[in-house]
Amino acid sequence: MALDPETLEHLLDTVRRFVRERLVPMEHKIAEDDEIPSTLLDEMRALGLFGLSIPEEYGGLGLAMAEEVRVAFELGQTSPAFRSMLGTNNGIGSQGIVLDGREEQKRAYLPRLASGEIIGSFALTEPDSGSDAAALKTTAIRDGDHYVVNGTKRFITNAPEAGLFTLMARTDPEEKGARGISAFLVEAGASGLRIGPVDRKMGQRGAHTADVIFEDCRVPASALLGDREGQGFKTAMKVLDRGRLHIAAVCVGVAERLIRDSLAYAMERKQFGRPIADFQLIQAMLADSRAEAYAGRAMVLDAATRRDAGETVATEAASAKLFCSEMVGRVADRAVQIHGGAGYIADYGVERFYRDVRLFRIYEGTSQIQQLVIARNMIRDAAS
Ligand code: COS
Repeated sequence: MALDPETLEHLLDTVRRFVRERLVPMEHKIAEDDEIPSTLLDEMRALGLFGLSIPEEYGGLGLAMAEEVRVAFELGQTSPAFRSMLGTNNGIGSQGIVLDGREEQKRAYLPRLASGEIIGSFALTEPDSGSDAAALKTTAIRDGDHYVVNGTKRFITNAPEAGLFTLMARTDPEEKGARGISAFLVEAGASGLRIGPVDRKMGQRGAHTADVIFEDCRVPASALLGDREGQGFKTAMKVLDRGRLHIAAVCVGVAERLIRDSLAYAMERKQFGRPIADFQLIQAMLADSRAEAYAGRAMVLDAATRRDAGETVATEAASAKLFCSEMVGRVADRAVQIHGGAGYIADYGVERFYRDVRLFRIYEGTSQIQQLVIARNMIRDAAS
């Protein structure tokens, strides 16, 4: 449901203030401790930030995509680790249920995801199956009124915190491709489910990933997402279409934050007797970043508005993810350059963003996968 403009502005203003007053001052500490304090999580819960995209009837804010991306522009203005904690409940950790779940599954899990009582996680990637998601090997074999799950999922965001996994597993081992895959809702604590050690990453400290290991893990047959087997790959693709737009919006937010910081630094820092912002070579970097962030913002809003109007936006979502994740990489690189030596020193935080944004070009589909999705859709549309 779309909010009235005044309520939306109020929400955006609240998020903006929360980000600037509560999250930005904590960025350094979260990176140092690799942990988001529980008090901050409680504040996020109280603001409804875990349920932005979950329909109102299940306890969320029920934002339209064009509204959600505007919130994501704001959430992007701080360390991506904060957004990551909220991101799975709003995106890949809940949307499988929203899009394809049975009514009782929606009632059982969506209110708890919307309130932030539980964290949702999306278990698709495996040691031997990343970009080639349809090649996944984890199996879920029907045994009476249960499925028995075996396999390992890798780099799973929020796995250590998760209360619920949307798991993609092969229910038909004879069918090697996408059609043999089904999705399941598996609760943390299920016997035979184990979380590996937290991965050590290049950036985004405070956001955790880990392996999720299934060893003869028995899940009830009712854990199958939806009402028939073989639909799991399509569910995953639909979830990713939506997630890619959200990530693109976060990239725009981070870029805008870095541009603001770079401009402030350039106007204050003096060399050759003048603020470095007076120099045209610095101006060129600021201008390129500003123009590219604007292009990214416009793409995201256009794609989100089209999606809300019922259009299929797989191509637009992939285009936005491709452009915005690459764009924020360039913006972060220029931010380091504008800050000079300070850009390389941890105290200023710019180098942390430089490392943090590298992930955007990889997860929820690498840039190369976005290119492939865009081109395949172009060829398919032209041939039809
Ligand atoms: N929405 C709905 N259905 C979709 C879809 C989408 N966006 N994309 C594909 N499908 C359907 C296809 O229509 C096809 O259905 P049919 O068998 O009924 O024709 C089925 O899914 C298989 O599609 P396809 O043949 O295109 O699958 P491929 O194995 O060739 O893989 C890519 C397609 C590479 C695009 C896919 O594997 C992918 O997105 N990989 C990246 C995964 C990823 O993002 N991982 C990140 C980690 S998760 S955070």
